[in-house]
Amino acid sequence: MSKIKEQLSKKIPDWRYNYRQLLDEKGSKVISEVTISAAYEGMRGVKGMICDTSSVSADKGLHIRGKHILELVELIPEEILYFLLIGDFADSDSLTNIQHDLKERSTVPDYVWNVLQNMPKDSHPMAMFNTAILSMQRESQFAKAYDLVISKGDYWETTLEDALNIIAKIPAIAAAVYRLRFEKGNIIKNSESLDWSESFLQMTGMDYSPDMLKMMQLYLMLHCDHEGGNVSTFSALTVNSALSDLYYSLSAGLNGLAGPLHGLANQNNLKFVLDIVEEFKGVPSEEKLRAFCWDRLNSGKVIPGYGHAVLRCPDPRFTAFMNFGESHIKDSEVFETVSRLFKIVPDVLKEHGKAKNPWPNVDAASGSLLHYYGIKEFQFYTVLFSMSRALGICSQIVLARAMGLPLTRPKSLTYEALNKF
Ligand code: HAX
Repeated sequence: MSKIKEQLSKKIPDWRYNYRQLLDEKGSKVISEVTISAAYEGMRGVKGMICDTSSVSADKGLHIRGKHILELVELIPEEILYFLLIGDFADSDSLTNIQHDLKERSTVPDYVWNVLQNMPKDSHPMAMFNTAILSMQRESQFAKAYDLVISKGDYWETTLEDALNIIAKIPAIAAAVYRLRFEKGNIIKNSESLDWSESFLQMTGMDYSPDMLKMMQLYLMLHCDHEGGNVSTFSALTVNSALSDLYYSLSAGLNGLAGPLHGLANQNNLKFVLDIVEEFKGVPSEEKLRAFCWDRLNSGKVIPGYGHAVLRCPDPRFTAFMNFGESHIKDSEVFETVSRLFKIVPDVLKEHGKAKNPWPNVDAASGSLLHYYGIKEFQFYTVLFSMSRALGICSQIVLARAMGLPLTRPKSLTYEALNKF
């Protein structure tokens, strides 16, 4: 049994007991009300689902397992995976174990390379990445075990196997998408490093410095989870609630991350910033930048990287990227433009009067770091976001199966029915 499975099997009985007790004692307590506006407006603020890995508050942002994200910036993605799943910090043995476990599971089946090589050359990298994950569905341990009629209490075990198998393979898949889609040469199928982020960098074939590795570890850690109701996680959880295995569920969720109002905002934000630098042949004055933003808003477009459905403060993940940028890439024109945008966009959005949250979200700074370190193909950025988000989605789904959560099936109403109310 893998070490992480052993750790989880010690935790799950208590979690199940607590959950059952809460349901037995307080199951009928009302925690939310649903207005007609909420029904028409994407269920904003409706509390109707469970997420134990992370929570997001409007004024402070992301907490993972109760710890604020800015307290966790030194963790690498494998450590955050352990923290998401188990709720304790990994000691050095646990970290070594999980890194070895992932390395052993990291060989990607050859047919995945064929699938990727046969996709149209101009496919979006997200379509390639998500198709590669879906193409491996035949490997699902959960689907095989389900056919043999395992008991519901054991669903989490094969779901965890699927989670670790997928997470182990995605650095190679993402790197292959990068090399194929941007004509960098043949796929590199293996790497030397035990470190998940470094292994990815090695398979892209890029030259990387210790600072670039640090940036990549930060990037792949920071995007890991953002509670349960965001489009990608909610979609993945819903698909999985039908007991579709993790290959189906993760791929479905990440298709949602590919939307411009969600994870694609990071590619759109960098394009926006690069357009500014090109138009003004460098970093424009605040006045020119303000006028540029107004032109964009007046043409009916959003300012990518600003606004949020839950947050009402600068996203602490944005702050973490800005802190990294301040200490590593302060001399970059692109980063300077991002900093200057932070000075003026919130006031512009306040004056514009539409966005409920005028502050930057995670996607407002990340692209400037990737660009500085040489990943200039911004269509690829959401794939990096996906690698990281897979850690949270997989963890949430393992826990949902461990708790035996049922099929998701909220009730919809017709206009006539609402009107009768
Ligand atoms: N620029 C211009 N207008 C904005 C805006 C922005 N950055 N953010 C919100 N608005 C507008 C909305 O388009 C909406 O206008 P309409 O009434 O005309 O439709 C109005 O303000 C109210 O929207 P809201 O309630 O404040 O925001 P939502 O909860 O509906 O949506 C979004 C949240 C993040 C989708 C939104 O702020 C947005 O489109 N931002 C730009 C895209 C972006 O950065 N997305 C990434 C979000 C973080 C994330 O998920 N990353 O993966």
